[in-house]
This record gives sequence, C-alpha cells and structure tokens, in this order.
Amino acid sequence: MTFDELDGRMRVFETAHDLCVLPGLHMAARLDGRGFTRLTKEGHRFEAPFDERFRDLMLATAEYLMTGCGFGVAYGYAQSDEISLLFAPDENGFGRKLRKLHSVLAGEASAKFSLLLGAVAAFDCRVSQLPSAEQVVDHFR
Ligand SMILES: Nc1nc2c(ncn2[C@@H]2O[C@H](COP(=O)(O)OP(=O)(O)O)[C@@H](O)[C@H]2O)c(=O)[nH]1
Ligand SMILES: [Mg+2]
Repeated sequence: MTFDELDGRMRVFETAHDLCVLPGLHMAARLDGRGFTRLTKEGHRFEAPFDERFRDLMLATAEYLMTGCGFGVAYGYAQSDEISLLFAPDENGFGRKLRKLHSVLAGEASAKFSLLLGAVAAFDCRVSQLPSAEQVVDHFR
C-alpha cells in the first residue's frame, strides 16, 4: 500500500463528519476562560469584582483574535472571562469548518492570554450560526 492510499483510507475517519457553516449565515464566536473562577482567585490575586490588569489581558487577547490571526472580524468585545467576536459576512477561513474555527480560536486565545499572564490558561470556543441581522443583534444583547 502506498502512503497516499493509506492517507486516503484513514482521512475519512477525521473528516467524514465535518460540519461547515452555510454561506449567508452570520458567525459569532464566544470564547470563555476555562476555570477562571479559580485562576482569578488563586495564584494571581486579581482584585474582585473588577481588576484592571485582568481586563487589559482580556482586551489584548480579543484584539489579537480580531487583528492578528488572519480572520475577518467585524466586531468584538470582552466581558468578564468571555470574548465575543462577529465574523465578517464573507469570512471563508478554513472553508467555514466548525472543528477548525473552534480549535484554532481556542488555541490562539489560550496561547496569547497565557503568554501575557505568564502562566497556563485556557479558553473554550463555540460558534453560533445566525440566520439574520436581527438574530445577530439579539445574540449580542
Ligand atoms: N477577581 C476577578 N475575577 C474576575 C474578573 N472578571 C471575571 N472574573 C471571574 O471569572 C469567572 C468567570 O465565570 P465562569 O466563566 O462562569 O466560571 P469558570 O467556569 O470558572 O471560568 C468568575 O468567577 C469571575 O469571578 C475580575 O475582573 N476580577
Ligand atoms: Mg469561564
């Protein structure tokens, strides 16, 4: 068996269930710090309930996702340990494959925030698929 034959035979187990966001649907990503209740209380001594340094780390991470990762992002903000991003309507990165968007965004945010913090921190990521501009407004509400 050649390498290409083996590659083709095994690739299906990785890709057969790939989900892509349909053209025309708006994509909004939300990233959430994993276990940030503990992270903000133990070890790093962030002020509660609002810490300016924590806010600045979240903002720098949001800015990095919006401008430094190759995605077209129209709007974004950070609140508490969450970052929300609205993709440009024509964003077509990774063929709009959800597994790539989830993993790349979570990885980029985790890497950037960890570097800024000087310790390991992780984010999860989910992408909402919104059928109309009205739903986009309601999502951000
Ligand atoms: N001390 C402090 N904690 C914050 C700040 N912003 C967000 N957090 C914490 O981040 C956590 C976010 O909550 P949540 O995502 O539900 O919990 P998680 O599952 O532990 O990440 C809360 O426990 C908040 O107290 C801040 O500015 N200062
Ligand atoms: Mg969290």
